[in-house]
Amino acid sequence: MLCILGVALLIVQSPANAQTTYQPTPSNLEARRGFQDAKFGLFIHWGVYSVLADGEWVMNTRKIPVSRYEKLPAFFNPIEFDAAEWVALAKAAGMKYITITSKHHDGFAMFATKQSDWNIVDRTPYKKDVLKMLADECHRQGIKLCFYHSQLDWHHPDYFPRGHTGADSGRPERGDWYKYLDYMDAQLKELLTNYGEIGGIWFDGWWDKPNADWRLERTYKLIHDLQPAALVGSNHHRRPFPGEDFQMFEKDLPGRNTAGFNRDAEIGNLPLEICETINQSWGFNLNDGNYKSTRELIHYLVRAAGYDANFLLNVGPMPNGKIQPEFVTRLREMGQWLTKNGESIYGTRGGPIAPHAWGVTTQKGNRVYVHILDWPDSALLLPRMPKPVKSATFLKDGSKVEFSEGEMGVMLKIPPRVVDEYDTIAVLELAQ
Ligand code: JFZ
Repeated sequence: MLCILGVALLIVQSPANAQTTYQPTPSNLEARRGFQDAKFGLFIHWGVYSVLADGEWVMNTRKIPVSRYEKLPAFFNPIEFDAAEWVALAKAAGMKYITITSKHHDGFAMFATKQSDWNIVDRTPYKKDVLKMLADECHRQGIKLCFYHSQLDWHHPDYFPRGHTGADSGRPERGDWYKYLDYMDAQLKELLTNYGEIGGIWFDGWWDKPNADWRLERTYKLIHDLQPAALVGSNHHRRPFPGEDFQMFEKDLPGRNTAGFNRDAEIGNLPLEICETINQSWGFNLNDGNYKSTRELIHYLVRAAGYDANFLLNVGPMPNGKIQPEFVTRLREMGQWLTKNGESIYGTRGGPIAPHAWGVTTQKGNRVYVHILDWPDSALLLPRMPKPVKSATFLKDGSKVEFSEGEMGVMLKIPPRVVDEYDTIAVLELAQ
């Protein structure tokens, strides 16, 4: 279904209502660089759907009408939620920011909104604003917080005419679209006013109604007026719309070819981010045991960095507020790897060699990190570098890399001693 949707999305027009006159502020451009340096973030899908333990689309997939879905918040009581523990876990994983669902497609606000009582404080026995608790903790522990906000809404009566999804929600066949957009803007205003500094807004759901008047210009401007450095992105799977600050790729590496050494274009060349799940679900799914291994997850992170993109890795916490142990273990192992190898990831940009099947390159200044992820032989021929290689060492132990440079490129010798189970990293110092 989503594939068909994807194809349909490719043929629609770019919306004329995006923020066409947008000029990012210097603080926004700086935030973009900081975002690119950060490289690794934690995505969190958490909502009343977690109770049913069948993913965040459960309302739609099980055709639950609003009237019945409204019984769910009464069972959402995450008494074991500990914001400090979540933030500490993200940090232990080597993550530099958190992006959490403020509202998913079920329309349920995970924060204290005054726009409707369809929210965690008014409808759940827990009664607490978990986003506020998380925001305070993020600020305390020095990690950036962003909000995932669904533009698509299966609950709000004014989300009408309806789009591709949400047909079984049992809502009346009428509604005032602009009233819905006012509601969404009012909630966004709360999110950008009451939670301190926000790293960005990660929009999703535009694809449900690609031909609608989303009034993006107004919404994006509202965000940038309230917090100029907040980065706006949208999961519409199209070229970025004006007013957006980063570009995202869901479960996919960006289709870019080579990073090259030119790094002057700030505008029109937006930071990239890819997001992925640890198993195959975004929201908590009891029956999904299809976990990626730590090795696979590290490879995703490294390949993303080689594509010049951030990696936003998801967890779907359980309804009791805990993050399941299978996720925690993997995140901690990634963090241990990053403690040793972080210099080849953080603060880097995509390297001079386009990503290959054997691995990728990242770079920082005149240092190129060659990440050998999958290569059975004891030597590897790299294409020619933009500058001669002055010296080369393995990141693992600082030992010299034997290499020869010629017309065909740079040949690296990889002795068994330095081969790493995850990623064998050679650091090449290029001539200035
Ligand atoms: C969306 C959500 O529907 C999903 O629940 C999750 O939050 C994920 C991160 O984002 O999934 C999408 C969004 C867009 C497309 C496909 C899945 N698309 O354009 O094909």
